[in-house]
Amino acid sequence: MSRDTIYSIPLTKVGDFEFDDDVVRVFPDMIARSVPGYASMLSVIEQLAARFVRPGTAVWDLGCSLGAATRLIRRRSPQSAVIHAVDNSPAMISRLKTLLSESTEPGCAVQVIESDLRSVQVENASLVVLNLTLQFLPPAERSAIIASIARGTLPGGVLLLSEKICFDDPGQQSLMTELHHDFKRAHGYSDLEIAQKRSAIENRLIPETLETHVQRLRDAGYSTVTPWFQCFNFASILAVR
Ligand code: GEK
Repeated sequence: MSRDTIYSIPLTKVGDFEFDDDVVRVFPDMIARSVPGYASMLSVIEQLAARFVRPGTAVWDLGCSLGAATRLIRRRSPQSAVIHAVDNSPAMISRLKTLLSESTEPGCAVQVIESDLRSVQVENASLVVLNLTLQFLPPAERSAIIASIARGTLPGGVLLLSEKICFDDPGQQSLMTELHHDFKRAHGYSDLEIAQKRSAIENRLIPETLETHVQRLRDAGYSTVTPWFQCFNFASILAVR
C-alpha cells in the first residue's frame, strides 16, 4: 500500500481537495490514518451485510471509492443479490474496476457505476451504505438525498451512515478537533500535513451535528435510528426502514 505524502511538502497555494489519481494511489493509507474507527466501520458493514442483505435485493454503496465496503459486502451477500457501487470520481472507479477484475473471491454481482450519487435512483435496497460520503454533498441537498434513499429501501432494509461530525458546544468542538489531530500525528502525519490537508478539505467536507443526522433520518421515515459508533469527531448511524 503506497504511503500518503501528498501534503508533506510546503505548498505555495493549497487547492481544493480532489479525488484524483494522486489520491487514489494512496487512498487506503490516507483513510486508515485519517479516520479514527474506519476499520470498525468496515467490519460492521460486513456484519450488517450478513444479517440484512436478502436474496434478489440490491445493495447500494454510494461514494464507494475503491470498494472497501463493496468487497466485504460481496462476501456476505446471497449470490442472487446485486451491489451497485457508485462514485463520481473517474480515478476511483477506474481503479475499483481493476481491483474487482483481479479478485478471485466468490460473491454476488457488482455493478460499478461512475456517477454523481444524486443521479442514481436507489431501489429494491436491503442495504445502503453512505460511508463518509454525505459529508461531501451540499447540506441543503442532504434531506432530499436521504428521503430518496429511504423511498428506495425495502421494509426492514437498512442505511449505514458514517460521517465526520461537528458539535454545537465550542469546547467540545475544539477538544474533538484536537484529539483528531493527535490521532493523525500518532499515525505519522506532521503538523504541516495536517494543516495543509485541513485547508484543502475545509470547503469540500461540511460536517453536521449527530443530532442533525439523526433527525433527518427520522424525518425521512426510518423507524429505528441508532448511532452505534463514535470516535472523536467521527460517527456512524444505523437506520432501519
Ligand atoms: C469507503 N465509502 O472506503 N457522488 C458520488 N460520489 C461522490 C460524490 C457524489 N456527489 N461526492 C463525493 N463522492 C468509502 C470512502 S470517501 C471518504 C468514501 C473520504 C465520493 C468521492 O469521489 C470519494 O470516493 C468518496 O465519495 C468519499 O468506505 O475520502 O473521506
